[in-house]
Amino acid sequence: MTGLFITLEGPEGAGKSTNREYLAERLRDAGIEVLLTREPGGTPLAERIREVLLTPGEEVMNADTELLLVFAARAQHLAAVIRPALARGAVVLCDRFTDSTYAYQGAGRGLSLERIAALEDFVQGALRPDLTLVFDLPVEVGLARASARGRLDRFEQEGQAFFQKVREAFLKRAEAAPQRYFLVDAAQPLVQVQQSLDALLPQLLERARG
Ligand code: Z5A
Repeated sequence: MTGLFITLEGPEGAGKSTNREYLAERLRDAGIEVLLTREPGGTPLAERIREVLLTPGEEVMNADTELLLVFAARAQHLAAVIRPALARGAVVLCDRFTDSTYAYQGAGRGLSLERIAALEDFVQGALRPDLTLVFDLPVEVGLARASARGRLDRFEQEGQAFFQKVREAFLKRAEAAPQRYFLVDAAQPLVQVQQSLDALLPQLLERARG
């Protein structure tokens, strides 16, 4: 039995966490086993790597170091959490995954997409998300939502131009493979965002039940 691997992607403050909870509740109401997780993180060791990635420090982190840390956390997460959950037939709802690496380390930091693809193959083998929800919204709206929370993490301290490149990268990836991506207009009021997820639900239930 293989489960369903769904990732939620998009820029800061797009509502990924909020809507991940919403989707999980709808699926659980229908009797589906759901595993909620996130990247970087999802296991105690991967959460420690997350701390290193997100905490601002005096030493500037080299972009290659950042890329390797992201994939190190992912290797642990896949082995300890994601693959076992999929193997027992669960729906995995993961807040960010490798699309974020292409967007942040690729488009944002300017690292080679070929190098990211090589690491993706090495760490994931053939595993790719079955479906990726991209929550899209203007950069300034997302940053305003994120900064309302207070202290900014290491990524949130980047400027508007960085986040514009990140946003465009998500949109480009979604456009290139429309069968795998579902684009959500995340600038709408939450109730409307959730209506668009409700519209997707019958298809998700059908796929989750195999
Ligand atoms: N990163 C990377 O560089 N490479 C990688 O490969 C991976 C990650 C996997 C992880 O942060 C950081 O790691 C991330 C990229 C990098 N960079 N940053 N920053 P994260 O995922 O924990 O951080 P985030 O994406 O910034 O999370 P977030 O700001 O919490 O965003 P969110 O989960 O999309 O949003 P939310 O928490 O659901 O909502 C934010 C607020 O907006 C909250 O108060 C909501 O109540 C509100 N909200 C949500 N939806 C709406 C609507 N529709 N209207 C109004 N208000 C709303």
